Amino acid sequence: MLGFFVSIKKVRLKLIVFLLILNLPNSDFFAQDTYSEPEDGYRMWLRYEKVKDNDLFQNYRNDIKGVLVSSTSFIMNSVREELNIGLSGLLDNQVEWKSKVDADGVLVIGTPENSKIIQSLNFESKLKLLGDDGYIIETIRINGHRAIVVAANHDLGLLYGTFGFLKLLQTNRSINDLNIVSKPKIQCRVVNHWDNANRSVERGYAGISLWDWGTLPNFKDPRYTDYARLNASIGINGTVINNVNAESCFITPYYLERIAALADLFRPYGIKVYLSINFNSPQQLGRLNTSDPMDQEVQMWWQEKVKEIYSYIPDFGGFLVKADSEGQPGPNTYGRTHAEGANMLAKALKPYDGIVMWRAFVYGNHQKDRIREAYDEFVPLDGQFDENVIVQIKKGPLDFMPHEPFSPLFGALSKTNTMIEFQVTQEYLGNGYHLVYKGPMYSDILQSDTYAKGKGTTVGHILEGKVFNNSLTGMAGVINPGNVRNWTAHPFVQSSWYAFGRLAWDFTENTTELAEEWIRLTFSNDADVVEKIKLMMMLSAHAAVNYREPLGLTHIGTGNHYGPAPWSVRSRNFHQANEQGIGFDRTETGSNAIAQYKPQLKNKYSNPKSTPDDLLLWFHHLPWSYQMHSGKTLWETLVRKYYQGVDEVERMQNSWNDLKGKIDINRFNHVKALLEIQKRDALQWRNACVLYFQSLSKMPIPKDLETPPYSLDYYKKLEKQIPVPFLKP
Ligand code: BDP
Repeated sequence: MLGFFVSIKKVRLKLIVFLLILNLPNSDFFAQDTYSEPEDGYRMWLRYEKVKDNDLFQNYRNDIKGVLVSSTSFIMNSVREELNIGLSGLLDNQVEWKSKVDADGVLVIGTPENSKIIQSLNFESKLKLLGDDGYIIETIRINGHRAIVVAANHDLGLLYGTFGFLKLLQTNRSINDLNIVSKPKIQCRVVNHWDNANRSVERGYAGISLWDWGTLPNFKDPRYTDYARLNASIGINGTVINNVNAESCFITPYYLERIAALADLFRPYGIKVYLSINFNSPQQLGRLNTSDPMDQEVQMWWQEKVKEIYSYIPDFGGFLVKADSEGQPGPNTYGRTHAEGANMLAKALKPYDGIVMWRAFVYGNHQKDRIREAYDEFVPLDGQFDENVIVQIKKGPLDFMPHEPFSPLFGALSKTNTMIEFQVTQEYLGNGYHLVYKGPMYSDILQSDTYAKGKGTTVGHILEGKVFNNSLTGMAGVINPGNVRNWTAHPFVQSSWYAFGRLAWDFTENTTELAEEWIRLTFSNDADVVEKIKLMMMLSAHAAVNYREPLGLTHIGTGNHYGPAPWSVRSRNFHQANEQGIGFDRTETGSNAIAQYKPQLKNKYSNPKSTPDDLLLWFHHLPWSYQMHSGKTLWETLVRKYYQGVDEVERMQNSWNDLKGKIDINRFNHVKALLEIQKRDALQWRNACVLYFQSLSKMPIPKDLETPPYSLDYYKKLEKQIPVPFLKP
C-alpha cells in the first residue's frame, strides 16, 4: 500500500516538473493544490476561511481591531467562542478582547442590561420592537471613535446578531456603514429528527443517528456542540431529537439522563430539546390498562412523567405527537378526539411552559382520496385545542411530495395555533444522491395565497400568527442528518437545511439570494463559482419534478420512494392513468377535495383551463389528447417535461464541470460523481414513466426526442434492483 502512495508521489512530482517546463502555472492541477487542507464538508456554512480579497481583508482588520463583550453568561460565552473561531479564521489573527472603546475599530456586543456602553447609546426605541431574539448591527461613533455595535434585548439576540455579523464577513459584504435590524417572524423554529433508539434513522440517508446513546452522557462528542452552532447560526431554537414513530423508551430515566446531557450542550446556543412521544406510553411504561386521555389515572401518569422530565431538563420544550396515523396509537383508539388527546398532554406541560406540537398528518385510508382526511378530521375540532397546543401541518395535503399544492388546513383553522412541517431530508427526491435545493419549493408554499381573509393572506402570513391572533407560531423541518463526516451525505442537502432555517426566521426571504448566501458560505465568494452553482441550484427543483412527477403527478415511486414504479398499485391509484387519460379528479365530479380550498381557489382549480400546468393532473383527470395552453396535447407536454428534466440535469452537470479547479478537489469529485448518479436515475425515471404511460396512451414519442433504449419490461425489472437505503428499525 505504502509503495502505491510513494509511486503516486513520484508521478505527481514528475507531472509538476513537466508542467513547469511547459510553463502552465494556471492549469487545474495547481489550482486544486492551493487548498491547504482537504475539505470534507464538516464545517458546512461555518467555514470561516481567511478572506481572500486583499482590500476587503485590510478593511475588515481596520474595522475590527478589538472586541468588547462584557457579560459572561453561558450564552455570551458561546458568543465569545464563535467570535474566536470566526474572526481568527477570517482575519487570520487572534481576537483582541477590549474593556473599553479607546480607539477606532472596536466591535461592541451587548444588551442595555449587560453593557454600560450599549445602555448609554439609547437604543431603547429600536430594541422595543425586537423581542427576545431580534438584534441590530450598526456602525456608530462611541467616545469619538468609529465602532460597530451588535445590540439586542437578550443574550440570545446577541448570539444571532453575532452570527449575522460574521456572515457579513464570510460573504464579503461591506461593513462600512451598517444599519441592520433583524427579528424572526416565527417563534418556534424547530428541526425534527426521525432517529430511533438503535441509531437507525427513518428516511435518513447519511449514516446512523448523531446521538450516541452508548457513550452519552460521559462522552460529549464535540459534534453535538457543532450541531448546535450550525443550527443557531440560522436561527433554529428547538430540536425534536427522536422519530415521530416514537418509541416510549425515550422518556425513561436511562434516556432522559443522556438527553439532559444533550440539552446542556444545546442550551448555550438557545436550542431547546423536545421529544416525540408514543401515545400509549402509559400502557407501555406505566403498565396501566389504558392510555385513554380522559382516564384520570392516565392523566396523572402523564403529569408525573412530565414532572420527571423537567427534573432532568428544566427548560424542556415539550412533546411532538404523531397520533392515529400510519399505525401509531392515538386518542381515536379510545373514542376520543385529537383535541382531547392533545389537551391532556398540554395540561401536564402547562405548569412548566411546555408545549404540544400535535401533527395533522393523519390518514387511515378511511377515504378513497387520502388527501382529504387531515382537513376533514381537524376542521371540526377548530377552537377546541388548548393555548399551548400547536397543530403541526405538513406543507401539502398528501405528504412531502416533490410538488403539491399547500395543505388547505392553512387558513381553515382560525381558532387553532398552526405550524408548518417541511422536509429537508430527501425522502422523495433522490435520498442522499441527488442535488435538489428545496428553498424555492418551501417558498412556493409559504407565498401561496390561501384567501383565508381575502386576497393576499399567504401561508406565511398565517404562520406568523397575526391573521388569527395565535398564541404560538412555528415552523418545523425534518432534517435527519447522520454521523457521516459531512452530516448530510450529499453536500447540497445542506443548502435546503440552510434555507429552511433562514425562512423559518423570515419567510419572505428570496430563495435565490439565500442560495447565493449559502454558496458563498459553503464554497467560495468567487463570482464565477457563485453564478454557476446558483444556476444549478435554481434549476434543480424544476429538474427533480420534471424527470419524476411533472404536471401535478404524484407518489408514483417505488416502495422505498427512490425510483420509478408508475405501474405499482399505489402509483396507479395516484395517477389514475388508463387508456383514455391521466390524472386524479379532485373536482366535484371526483373526490371533491377541491372544496377544501376557499372559493377563489376552488373556482380557479375547478376548471382545467385556469389550473396552473404544474397542478393540472393533481386536480383533473384529462384525456391524453387534451389541448394545453401551448396548443400541444397533454401527452406530448408530459413527455417533453420528462425529457426536459433530464436535460436540466445535464445542464447542472455542465455547470459543475466548468468549476473544476475552482472548488476543492474532494467536494468537486464527490458532487461530480453524484451528478452522474442523478443523471442515470433521471434517465431511468424518464424512460420508465414515458414507456409506461405510452403503453396506455398508445401515442408516439415526438420524433425529435431520443427513443428510450430499453423496453418497459426492462425498467420494471430494475425496480427490484434498486438498493434500499432506508433502514426500518
Ligand atoms: C412519510 C414517511 C414515513 C413517516 C411519515 C410521517 O414515509 O417514514 O413516518 O411520513 O411523516 O412521508 O409520519
